[in-house]
Amino acid sequence: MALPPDIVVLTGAGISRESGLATFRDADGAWARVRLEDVATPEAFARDPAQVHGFYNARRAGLAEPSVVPNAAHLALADLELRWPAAFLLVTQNVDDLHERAGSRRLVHMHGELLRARCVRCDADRPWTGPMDAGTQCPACLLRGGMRPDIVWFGEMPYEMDRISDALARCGLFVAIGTSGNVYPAAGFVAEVRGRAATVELNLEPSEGAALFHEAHHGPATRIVPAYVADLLARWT
Ligand code: BV8
Repeated sequence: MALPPDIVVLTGAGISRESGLATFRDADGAWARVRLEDVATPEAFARDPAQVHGFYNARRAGLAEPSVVPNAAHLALADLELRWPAAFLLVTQNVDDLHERAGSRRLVHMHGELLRARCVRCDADRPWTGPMDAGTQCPACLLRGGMRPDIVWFGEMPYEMDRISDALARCGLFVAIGTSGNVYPAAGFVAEVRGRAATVELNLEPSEGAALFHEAHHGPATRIVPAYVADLLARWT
């Protein structure tokens, strides 16, 4: 009897879509309304901090809407983590807190978190739920003008890449959920592991990297993720 494989799960904006949060590249996504070059790069923040703060303040406020709650896909992944008899790591590109609120603990936010802020003057980072602007004072160094969302912008190094690489090197199963496979390095993980791990895509439709996956299930996350998790647990526990 083979041993259950270590699992790495990668999620993207598609897993939060049915919780009411916009994705990026769908027709009704964030990049249909604003250019990523204007709100999600360090250059944009230096050029027009008010526009960047406005973009993130609106998304941070949106996350506090009572209707925005974890969905069945988030909950299924928290259940899988709890019951899986081998190592499990959830790597999310998402900056929302729906995985935590669903109960996920072994979780890495590689692109940062909407509900955290960082001061570029003293580098202190902390939870942040309210709005922020160029005049916001840093609670640590008391200076103004240095507060930014604790988000990884384009051209910036994603967080915890060593931890992610270690988990990818050890995993025997890699599952990508709700991501279009456009943004690197996340979009490159499947190519990194496919020679030694089973790779599965769970997405509304085939992603850019669809051809690199050994297995795929297409449909809304709230349907295909719980079904996939139930099948995996039935097979191995
Ligand atoms: C880096 C900020 C290296 C947070 C994000 C030129 C200059 C500089 C860099 C580059 C360059 N060319 C390429 C690069 C690399 C760049 C990159 O990949 N660019 C792309 C656009 C080509 N990457 C970077 O810059 C990264 N950093 O490379 O640093 C480095 C090296 C040395 C030293 C320093 C640095 C940083 C990338 C992170 C950028 N930040 N977001 C925020 O505002 O949210 S990326 C952004 O895209 C989000 O994080 C998002 O999560 C991520 C990926 O998007 P997806 O999650 O996949 O969402 P998308 O809308 O695309 O797709 C949704 C999918 O869900 C779809 O497939 C859809 O079908 C599906 N779906 C929809 N509904 C459902 C569903 N599925 C299931 N059920 C449903 N109901």
